[in-house]
Amino acid sequence: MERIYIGMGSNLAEPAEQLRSAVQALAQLPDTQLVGVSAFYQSDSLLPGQPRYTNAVAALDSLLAPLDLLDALQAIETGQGRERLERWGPRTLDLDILLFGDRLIDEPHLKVPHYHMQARAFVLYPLAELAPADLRLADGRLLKDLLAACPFVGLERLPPA
Ligand code: PH2
Ligand code: MG
Ligand code: MG
Repeated sequence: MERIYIGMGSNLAEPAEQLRSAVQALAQLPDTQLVGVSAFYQSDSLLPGQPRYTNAVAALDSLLAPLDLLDALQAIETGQGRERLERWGPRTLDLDILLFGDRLIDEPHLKVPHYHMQARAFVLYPLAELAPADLRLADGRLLKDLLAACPFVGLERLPPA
């Protein structure tokens, strides 16, 4: 079993509902246990002119291989109406593998740790709710150092639904 952290995001079609459905789908993955889900956070889109995002992080323990998990996540995205029209376009559901055990993955369609996660408060703060305080990424960086360099700005932590 490896501990995996999934970044979840939505900015279309009732985002919080999209995330709740995604959590249920993650819990049904084969050879996988859902270990935890962070609070939900709202923030402006990194791209102007889009609806605000709701984001959260889920922790899984899984026996799935990384590319099999990626396929399964893309099937969940598609099942929830994700359309890939433009890069970084608004989406009903985005599921990103942030961390996969202590693996460094450099495949054409999968880079882990997830690129840019160090600069995204909407990834780091929910991740910090689930991860051990001394979590070290496979590339050697400490989560707490990334948090210290990434202010909690523009994030709104939502009360539990
Ligand atoms: N995802 C993007 C682009 N911009 N902004 C926020 N707040 N949250 C996201 O998840 C997000 C974004 C593309 O993956
Ligand atoms: Mg993303
Ligand atoms: Mg994605």
